[in-house]
Amino acid sequence: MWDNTDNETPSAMTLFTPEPHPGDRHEPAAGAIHVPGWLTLDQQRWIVGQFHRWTDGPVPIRAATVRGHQMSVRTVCLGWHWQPYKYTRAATDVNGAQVLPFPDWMVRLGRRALLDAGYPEAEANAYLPDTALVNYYDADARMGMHQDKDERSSAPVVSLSIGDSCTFRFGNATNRGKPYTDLRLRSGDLFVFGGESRLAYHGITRVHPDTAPDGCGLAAGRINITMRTTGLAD
Ligand SMILES: O=C(O)CCC(=O)C(=O)O
Repeated sequence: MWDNTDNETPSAMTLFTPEPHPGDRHEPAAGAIHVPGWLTLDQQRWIVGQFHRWTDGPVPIRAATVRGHQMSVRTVCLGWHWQPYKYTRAATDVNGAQVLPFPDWMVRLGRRALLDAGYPEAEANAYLPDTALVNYYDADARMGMHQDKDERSSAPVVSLSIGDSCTFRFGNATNRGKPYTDLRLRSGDLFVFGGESRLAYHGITRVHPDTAPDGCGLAAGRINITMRTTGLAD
């Protein structure tokens, strides 16, 4: 039986207390910030432990079906359940169960992410993500170019990667094609996209097997977490 008491456990509090991150931040497009090596191995391992609890239910991890095609990526959600193309509290396209709550530690982590990505303190502290799509990619999984546009809020998306590295294609807000930049997202990397890039098309063209660092907690494959603000009221 799931319990949510670990939202405030000492381990979560200690792991995610603010500390400086020396990662060499860069901005591949206006409003899109990549901070390599943002999460420590301890933090990654702890999050992987949470991931295994999330996938146990009440809503199991599943591959969504988009326009009749099953995605190769499998997803479990927190806060709000994403299904093409809407957010619901209950996973009506899976088993009808209520989705797990959005954990407080993740709100704090999202705020820290914006600060470290260079957002002004007031904006970072006001960040209130209320959903996370937690994706698992095996070596063959991909994600086609798409926009994150089912949210009614223009707040930035905070993306975290753990496990095998991938090629992340980050494009423009007009179409799926060029101009885009291909960059490598590695275990522990942070990527934030907001402002002019909030609706940029993006996707995963490749997962690179056997590239996960020892100690990240994931033996194979890649986990990606995107925190978002739905802008929805209950
Ligand atoms: O896996 C990633 O890094 C991107 C995930 C993504 O684009 C999404 O969940 O919409």
